Amino acid sequence: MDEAECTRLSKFLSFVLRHQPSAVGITLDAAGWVDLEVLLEACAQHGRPLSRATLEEVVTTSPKQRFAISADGLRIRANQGHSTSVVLGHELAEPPEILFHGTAARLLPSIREKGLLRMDRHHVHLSADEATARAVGARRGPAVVLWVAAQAMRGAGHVFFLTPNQVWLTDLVPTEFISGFPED
Ligand code: HQG
Repeated sequence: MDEAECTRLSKFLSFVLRHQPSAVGITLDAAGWVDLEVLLEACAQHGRPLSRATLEEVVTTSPKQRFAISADGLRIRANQGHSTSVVLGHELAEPPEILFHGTAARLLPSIREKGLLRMDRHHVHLSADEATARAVGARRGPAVVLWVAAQAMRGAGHVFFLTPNQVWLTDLVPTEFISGFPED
């Protein structure tokens, strides 16, 4: 499978496993899992046939480990990014002192006023390294990297989760824990 085909399939799987399982007539369980064979059959019936080997290749080569296959090999789910209501059971974790969030300059006035909100996702997404945050922010034009005082947030009672692909999640980041606004 060439890279373009892999990207196309990855986007399709993201759409189905994060946002609209009903597009191929499947439902996810409460933790976001679906039986692999059910998914393959549903894709075939909706004009997107793919083999188990191809699906496994998309899962293992995904640069951001977007998907997980269960340890018994029977089920698949998206690791994060859902807009459907799922409880992923992410691990609660103690964050480093600082986490980073990359965003677009045009969003800063709103973020300064309201803090970082989860918008259409289940959580605010943060990174432990600045380069990753910059790449995330650059998806929306020139990026600005904000600093989040994660340990101070813990001290104030906020909790953090760490996904298998090293994304830090939290419910919201109040503005007093954010620094790095360009005019600071
Ligand atoms: C912004 C991709 C205005 C926030 C990436 C972001 C990441 C506000 C956008 C993952 C705001 C939401 C997550 C406020 C937050 N006012 N804008 N108060 N609070 N925002 O895509 O963090 O391809 O939902 O800064 O690589 O950009 O999906 O979140 O710009 O890992 O696997 O609202 O998504 O991974 O955008 O990206 P997103 P994100 P995948």
